[in-house]
Amino acid sequence: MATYLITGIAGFIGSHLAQALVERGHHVRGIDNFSTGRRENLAHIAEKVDLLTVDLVNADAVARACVGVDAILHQGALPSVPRSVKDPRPSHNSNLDGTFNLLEGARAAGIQRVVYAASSSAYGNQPGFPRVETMAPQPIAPYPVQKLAGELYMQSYARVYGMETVCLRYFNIFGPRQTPDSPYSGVIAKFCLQMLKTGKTKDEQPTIQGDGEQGRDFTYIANAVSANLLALEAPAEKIAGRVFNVACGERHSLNETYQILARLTGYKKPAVYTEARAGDIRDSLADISAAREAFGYEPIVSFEEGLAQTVAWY
Ligand code: UD2
Repeated sequence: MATYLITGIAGFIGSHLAQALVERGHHVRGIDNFSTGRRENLAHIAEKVDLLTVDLVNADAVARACVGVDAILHQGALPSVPRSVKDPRPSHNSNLDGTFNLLEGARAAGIQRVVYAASSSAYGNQPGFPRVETMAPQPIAPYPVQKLAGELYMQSYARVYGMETVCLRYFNIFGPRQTPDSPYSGVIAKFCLQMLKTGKTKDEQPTIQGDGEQGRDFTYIANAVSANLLALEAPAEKIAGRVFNVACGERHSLNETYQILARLTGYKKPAVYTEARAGDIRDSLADISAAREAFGYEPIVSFEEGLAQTVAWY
């Protein structure tokens, strides 16, 4: 039994990681500033986690939270590419300064392993699919710059201080508890709410930005959780200072995703189309062989099964 610190524990991904670790009998400590995280996300395990209200920008509080843990899952961030375009400073503070504070806290507390939630947005819009970790990153918006800079810090701390840092580049993670009602919500969560609540509330119709032929390697949350657990346990020589794609290795268009969700929810209206989002990425598809080889990662829940579970939850 180990003690883990999860930053961003009340967020979508953080809360799933907390649940998985609690179910395996571990002690879980978590920090969150509740800017986008929600206490309800932890309601079912509230007694079993040590929850602290700490903002990643508060270096001293972050350092205190690191003391006495065996490893860290660093999920805390102010998410969303468009949010970072609209207002880059808060994203920069949480995502980059926050990551630096976390690494300094971990170093001072003598913690070896830090698993970092990196972003596939680091690849940008360059040609070449599937994305392989050896490609040079080409971040466009502030958010991917911040997330990529966090990766570089992780790698630096592995090289300079010998820490076992590992970066997991998430590709469009979706599933239960993802916030559906923010302007910055992920498209699957948004569409689920809009399709299920239509007619019951003063709803917006699900709207496809662009022609709907943009593609994503949508990845169900259980796969991201599995990648984190494997990265926590992998031998240091396989993971330290390395970057791994976490995805399914499949591309699905937004039009296709809309059709499946409409079928699962019984939603009958045709999609409404609007202009493409500024700075949007056209396509995303991962090569997942590095994670497979280094720590045996394999997607365990398919896209369609994940959509069905997500719809059932909302
Ligand atoms: C996702 C991540 C982001 C980052 C990035 C990596 C989420 C929520 N965000 O951003 O953190 O890791 O991937 O590339 O997972 N769309 C619509 N209608 C809507 C909302 C979105 O058509 O109501 C479109 C949007 O223009 C885009 C696609 O759906 O083409 C996906 O958008 P998103 O916000 O879910 O995720 P993305 O890929 O921008």
